[in-house]
Amino acid sequence: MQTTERKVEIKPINCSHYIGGKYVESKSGKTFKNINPATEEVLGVVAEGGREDVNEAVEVARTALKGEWGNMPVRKRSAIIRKIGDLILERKQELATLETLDTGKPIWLSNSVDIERAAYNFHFFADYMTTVGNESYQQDDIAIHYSVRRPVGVVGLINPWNLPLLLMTWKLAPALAAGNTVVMKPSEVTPMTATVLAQICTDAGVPDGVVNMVHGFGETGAALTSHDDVDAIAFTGETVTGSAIMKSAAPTLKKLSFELGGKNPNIIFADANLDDVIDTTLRSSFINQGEVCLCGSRIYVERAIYDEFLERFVAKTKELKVGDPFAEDTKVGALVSEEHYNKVLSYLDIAKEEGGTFLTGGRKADMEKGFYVEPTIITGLGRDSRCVREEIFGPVVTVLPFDTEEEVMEQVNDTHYGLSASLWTSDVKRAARLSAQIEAGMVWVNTWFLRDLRTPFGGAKRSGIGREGGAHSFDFYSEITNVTLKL
Ligand code: NAD
Ligand code: 6OD
Repeated sequence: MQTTERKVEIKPINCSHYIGGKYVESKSGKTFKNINPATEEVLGVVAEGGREDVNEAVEVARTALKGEWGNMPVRKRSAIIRKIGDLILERKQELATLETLDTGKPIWLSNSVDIERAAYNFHFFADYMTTVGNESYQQDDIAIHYSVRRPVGVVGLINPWNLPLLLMTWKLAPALAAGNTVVMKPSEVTPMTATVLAQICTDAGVPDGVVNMVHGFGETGAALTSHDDVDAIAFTGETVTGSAIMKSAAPTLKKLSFELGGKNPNIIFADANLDDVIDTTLRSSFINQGEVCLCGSRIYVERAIYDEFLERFVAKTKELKVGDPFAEDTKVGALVSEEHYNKVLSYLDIAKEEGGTFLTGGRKADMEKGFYVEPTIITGLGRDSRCVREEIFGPVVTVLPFDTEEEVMEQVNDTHYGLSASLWTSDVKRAARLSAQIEAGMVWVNTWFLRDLRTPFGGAKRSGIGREGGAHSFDFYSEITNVTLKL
């Protein structure tokens, strides 16, 4: 049982929509409750947006598009975007507290990763936007061809609950940098930090109407994706939701960017540095309660080191402290919601039915309240097991031995997902050979989740469409007109 004293004063907020630079309630007056997953207490109420609220937000965003934002000199817009990052850092403790209250993730993680990175997303794109040029070609003495970038228009940003501020800002920063106006739809489960972010944008000097937000469930998101006057949708979430969005956006042929689910392999060869493997695999399995799309939840270990790996991995996993997200020594906090907790627990039942062996966990954590699951390592499952094939998105990993490169590669690619992979080996030729064969958008060799925001981020197969990061984000949020000037 967790006993460490709370250090942070807790100030949850009610969440209203943000339209035209003001917080507003739903036209219907509807609200829903926001629950703290660590305690099951009510944090506050959230406005539940309907089609009419989305319509208003889109109309306001459309009007703002004709205002100064898109035509502002790049240096001025860049300074405003930088300021948003600065204000996020100034309000770091408040934002980190809200993020932990909403998600159940450890406070040190909110502080050191989520909020820092949210600020950096703005700092990065504030710099990046000043370097973006246009192609131009002189065709002998016949013509000059050059391209002109302009904003795509009104963009809907729809996000999940696992890294709420980090992911919203990962879309908002480049969307603003490219001069668009936006309507954000945060996850219904984690609405608080986006609510503060909207005001921060105004405080930084973003003109009213450029950044808007409507809270709500899937139907609210669907009102945005099907809207006739929304030009593009940037979505992060489940693969099945991506598919529904594609259908609803089809009649209006919106530009779509999708960052979807994954079931990522972590492939460990016997020649890898096992100390590094264990440290990183602990993170890639259980950080953020395993609620990271990139988590390496399918672990494949070469048979020569299978027993040693398991012995050391199990010992380290047992040391992970599960409990109060506000305790500094907590490594695994609460899962985000009761619904998600029940989903993860149902996979533990499936693993039992499938004949899996639990080397750790396999059950709820010993807490009086809240949605806690112990970090779980499962062996003995076949490659067709549902726990090996389906995204669980919790602190649950499966470990399977392999004998040959061919055998493991065949299993690695035997999935509709293709988000990321980790590959551990000291053989450089093997690293190059296998990373080229892995059907995934991102492959980390001898590391995991090492990011450089200039690089393309995104999934292959049913894990996404398009890439985000640096030029890739900028291209998505820009429309390009080619001009040919006859000489
Ligand atoms: P989700 O798809 O259920 O919801 C995501 C967002 O979409 C929410 O805001 C939700 O309200 C909205 N939504 C739901 N139905 C909708 C519809 N029909 N039309 C429009 N919007 C709709 O996902 P989740 O459970 O919040 O998040 C977990 C999932 O997100 C996992 O699959 C995870 O892998 C994925 N994820 C992917 C990445 C990535 O970069 N690839 C990053 C984080 C999370
Ligand atoms: O680091 C990022 O840019 C990013 N999009 C991370 C996504 C993590 C998924 O849960």
